[in-house]
Amino acid sequence: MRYDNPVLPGFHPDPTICRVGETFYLATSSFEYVPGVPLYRSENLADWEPIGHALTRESQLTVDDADGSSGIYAPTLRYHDGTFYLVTTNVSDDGHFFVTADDPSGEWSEPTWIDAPGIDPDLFFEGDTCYFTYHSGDPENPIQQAELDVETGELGEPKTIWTGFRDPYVEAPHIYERDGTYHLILAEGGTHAGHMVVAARADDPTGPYEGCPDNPVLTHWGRPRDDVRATGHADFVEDGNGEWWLVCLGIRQVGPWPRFHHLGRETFLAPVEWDVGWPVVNGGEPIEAAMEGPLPGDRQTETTALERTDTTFADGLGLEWQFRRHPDRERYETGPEGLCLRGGPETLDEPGATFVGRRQTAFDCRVEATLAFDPGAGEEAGLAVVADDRHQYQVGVTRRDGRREAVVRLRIGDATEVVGRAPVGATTDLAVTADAEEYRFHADGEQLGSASTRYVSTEVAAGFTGVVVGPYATGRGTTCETDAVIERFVYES
Ligand code: 6LW
Repeated sequence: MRYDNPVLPGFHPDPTICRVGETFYLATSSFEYVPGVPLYRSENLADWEPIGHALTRESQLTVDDADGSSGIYAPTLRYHDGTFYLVTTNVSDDGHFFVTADDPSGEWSEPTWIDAPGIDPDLFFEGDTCYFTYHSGDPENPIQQAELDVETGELGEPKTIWTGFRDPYVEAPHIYERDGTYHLILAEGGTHAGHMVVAARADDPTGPYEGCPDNPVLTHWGRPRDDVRATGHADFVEDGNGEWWLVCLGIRQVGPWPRFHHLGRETFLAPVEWDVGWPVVNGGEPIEAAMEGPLPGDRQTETTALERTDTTFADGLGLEWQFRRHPDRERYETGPEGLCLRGGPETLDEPGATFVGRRQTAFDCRVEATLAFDPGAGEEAGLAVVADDRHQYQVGVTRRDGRREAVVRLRIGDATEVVGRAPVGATTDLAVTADAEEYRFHADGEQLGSASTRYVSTEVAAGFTGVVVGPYATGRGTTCETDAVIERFVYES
């Protein structure tokens, strides 16, 4: 059956997957974003529906002092004995922890912290034993493992089980059992063009592991013109028909040379076969945008929230909305009027600014907001395209010299520049239209400015996230006197 990659477009890095019955569940890392660790469900591996988040409470997720692209790193999602386990690392807090749930779309437990260094924790259950495997950060002993007491979070004595095929900074370990053999799947080469998936196997979960003679089993390294690049950080799953699959991160670069990617690291899907007990990904071929495979379920047709948002916020904020760090809830109110935003003193390039957004999930898209706002001097509200605090574009409404006007502002690193202004009324239709290489900013149908997608890309801004678009408000130094009301918001791709 045909399917399109990425199966989860927009920034959905470090995907992890498990199956319960006929249903697949998937989670990705979320860094400083709140709620944390988005969760998706699918019956066919190609069409994914958002079902919630694992980290929704401040007691689970401390990211208020988190820099961009810190906070929550790669998770592992597993199901054992009627319970879902989600283990991850908060690099802005005490490191590794896991939460549990009976229903992944419901509330997850308080964290159980695990005292070990590094990132990329994995859980492998064998009978009553849970093996905790992780990237230690020590290039001499990069992949370590210990037994975990899931009641207390206590760890047994750690031991090194893998030191790398080629890269001492090997990361993202995951262990699986197949026909009595234990398979260790890892990521090497870093999370950009050099990324690769490496395989090893053993007769016992604790090793010793031997490397696959055909390693790496997946990489787009050395293929600079591929549509899909940087594939790696994979998690395997067996479907109900006994077919195996992997989900992994990858990027889609655009633009003139040197190419770049602004949607972040996305989630890709590929079939896995086994040859003399070793995994063969996509028949040994690179991963493509258009793929074929024995999907475990029929394809859906209707679009999902990933592609389209059209809301007056009457029912609150949908699952696609996220904040950069925990928001001051006083500043956000949804209701029959729409989404009322109260701008704080922070501008958008300062932590704590009033902003809520959704992932940009396609190169060609249109974002619109009907804004009712009568700003005081210097107050501003509008739509923003955000990579991080220092790489973002805004089209907003403000008051200057007593006159209400729309303004387009570009922040690229240390430089900030206003590139467009025009007088507007009390209610303004703001819009951002985008294609792979350019954003265009409009007020009441008039284009006031444009900017390249390059300068909000990972190759320029660095980091682990991707572009997020949505409304913002700021008093530019003081708290706004007046609310900005987003009467309607539309995202369509
Ligand atoms: C993730 C790790 C990685 O935990 O980046 O570059 C981290 N590799 O595997 C954040 O995505």
